[in-house]
Amino acid sequence: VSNQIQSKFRGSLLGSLMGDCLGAPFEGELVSSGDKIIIQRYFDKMEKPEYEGPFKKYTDDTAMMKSVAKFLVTTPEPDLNYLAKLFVNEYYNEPKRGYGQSVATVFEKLKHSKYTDIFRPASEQFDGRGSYGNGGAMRIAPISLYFHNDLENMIKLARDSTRITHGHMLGINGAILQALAIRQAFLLDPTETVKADEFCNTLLKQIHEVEKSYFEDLEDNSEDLPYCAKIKQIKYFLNQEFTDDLQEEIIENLGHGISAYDSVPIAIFCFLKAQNPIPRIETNNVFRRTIQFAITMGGDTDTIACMAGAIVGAHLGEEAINKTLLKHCEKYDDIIALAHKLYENRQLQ
Ligand code: 8NA
Ligand code: MG
Ligand code: MG
Ligand code: MG
Repeated sequence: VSNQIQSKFRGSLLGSLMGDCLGAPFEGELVSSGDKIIIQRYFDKMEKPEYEGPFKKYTDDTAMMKSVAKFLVTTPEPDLNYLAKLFVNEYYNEPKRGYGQSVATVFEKLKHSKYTDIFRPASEQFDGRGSYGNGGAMRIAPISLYFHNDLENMIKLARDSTRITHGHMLGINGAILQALAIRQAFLLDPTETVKADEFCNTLLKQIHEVEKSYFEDLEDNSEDLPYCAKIKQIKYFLNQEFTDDLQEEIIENLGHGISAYDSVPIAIFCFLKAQNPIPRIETNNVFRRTIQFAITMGGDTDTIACMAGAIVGAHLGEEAINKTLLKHCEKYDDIIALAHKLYENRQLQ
């Protein structure tokens, strides 16, 4: 059992890295059937053992995920001020990792206010509405793994770690939804195919609890809660025959953009759909299929593939990862070491 847990820690962080690194070159591109062939060839080429191309660089997604993992392994009790400092230091060391256009303002303010109120800079973004970007969700994997047997604290820390940069309800709850999806995948048997309907029903129950507190004056009707509605759409799309037309409809409804609302749901959809073969995603490896499929959705490809990769990695573990693909990802050995530390520290708690 402990070996399996350790493998899932590594699998999820490596899946997150791999989606980020392999997805980054396609960021912002639109998808056409031609692009699908290009992406298929890109994976086929990199998968060949003899291929020696330069590694694919990771972006802000991994840079920030590393900080979240370090924050959990360094202090005995999670210290959010320390996490804010890690984010800021990481950003100033390597600002050119493709960060969102607005989040740099938060880092500047955190630094200049000497971390007196770590939630304030984020709360001031967008005229006080806060960012709804997917920046909280893209870095959340270490929290799901670390708190896999403590749902309440997982949700709390997913929320608070996100609030350092994202003040908008949709940015925060999107990060919580992604954390819940990773945790659920983590808890499932890697030798069994995930039952998509059950997976969605559990997510729906959990995110409903989270969302309803924001809509207290509303009747208890989950149809009206934003992420609950998206999960119902995921269930609907999973039961349709997958065609190019359906893909367009999926992108239109689930989104593929830089907001959490328009990216976390499609990442979850990709994970669930890739449990089984998908037309024109030619591979037998479920891990690769998930990431390749996520990239063919276009838009914010690094982040959508990063999130889908974190979920499938938490389900299948490290063994399922194609090693010839992994070696093209920048600093994958650092991520393995970090996952190991995270696991060891969890055992000490
Ligand atoms: P962020 O907080 O800067 O948000 C990203 C962007 O979302 C902002 O710059 C705005 O354009 C928009 N936005 C967020 N909240 C609001 C709001 N309340 N009102 C109006 N617009 C809003 O950064 P983040 O950390 O959330 O960003 C994450 C994404 O940006 C990731 O995908 C990451 O990889 C990066 N990124 C994406 C692209 C891309 O083209 N897809 C390019 C560069 C960087
Ligand atoms: Mg990125
Ligand atoms: Mg980017
Ligand atoms: Mg991105």
